[in-house]
Amino acid sequence: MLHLTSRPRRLRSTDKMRHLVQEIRLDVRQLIYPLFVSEKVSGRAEIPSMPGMAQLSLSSLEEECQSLAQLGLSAVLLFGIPAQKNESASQAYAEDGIVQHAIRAIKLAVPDLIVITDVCLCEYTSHGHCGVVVQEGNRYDVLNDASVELLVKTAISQAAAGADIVAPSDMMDGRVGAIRTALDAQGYTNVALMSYASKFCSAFYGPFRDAAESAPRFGDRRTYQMDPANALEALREVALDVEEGADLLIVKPGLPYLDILWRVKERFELPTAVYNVSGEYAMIKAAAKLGWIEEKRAVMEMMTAFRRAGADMIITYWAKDLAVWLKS
Ligand code: PB1
Repeated sequence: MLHLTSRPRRLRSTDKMRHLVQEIRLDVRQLIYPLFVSEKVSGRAEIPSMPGMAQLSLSSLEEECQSLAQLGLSAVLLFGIPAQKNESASQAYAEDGIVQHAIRAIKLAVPDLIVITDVCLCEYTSHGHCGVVVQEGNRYDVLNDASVELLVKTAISQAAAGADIVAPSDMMDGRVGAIRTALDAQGYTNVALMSYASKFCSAFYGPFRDAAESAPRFGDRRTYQMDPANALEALREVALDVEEGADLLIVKPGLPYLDILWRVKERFELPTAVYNVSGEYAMIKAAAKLGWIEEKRAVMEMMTAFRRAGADMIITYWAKDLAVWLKS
């Protein structure tokens, strides 16, 4: 018989003992469910690279939000797919834009559901970049300040339609301060600003770009999204957004950036979300379909990791599944 000063396994002996000492618990009310609303579909159009996710019409969006509320979910994040795209992303900030219509429809159908809107141009530009592009021969540039002007218009149009939170995902310099100033100047002081403050130029966004039809037609996003190698730059970016007035922060992607999530939460202590992106979703879905991994166990472990690393909120395409799993 070993005479040990401590036997940690005592606290792992039964299910009830393990739950008694469990440090992290998942709560459905901390989940945010992304939704794709399209002007071009009737009903639902499944997204092959994101099994279980679909582009929704306005009418099917209302049904979806009612079922989300019944499941106990509190918040959705809206992405729009307009019928028309152009270089000025005019449908991003149109009063009768698809996202503006969607906000109003959700607020009518489920008034207390928190509606967060993605503020970006990539779903609305013909070239798929997150900003205004000028081209000269085979060179191009994404114009920062001109893009911010359109992002401000987009955020204002979403606030006017009833969004509770606007979430700029573009990574242009100064957009948080510009959007906050404009929201306050136009009386939207109660609309919160959730900044994608630490967003990397990632290989894990592919399925989303299928869903939102937003892949860049040329070039890439390396001149505005961050280099995955740069943690200190991420902290500088977050500090700027906090200074400019962000109420909430997003670290994105999730799994490959748990270190960033931890450092951001430790340093800034603002409510922080992690975005469990489309590539992370597709990976597990594909492996589960091939029988190589048990989806529910892997997802619960991933969500626990996000919370352990400091996430207060989790933006995830598994939110509906988790709402059911967490009840059982
Ligand atoms: O789930 C995902 O992959 C999210 C992708 C993300 C949405 N905010 C962006 C990725 C990208 O296309 O660069 C869209 C950028 N506005």
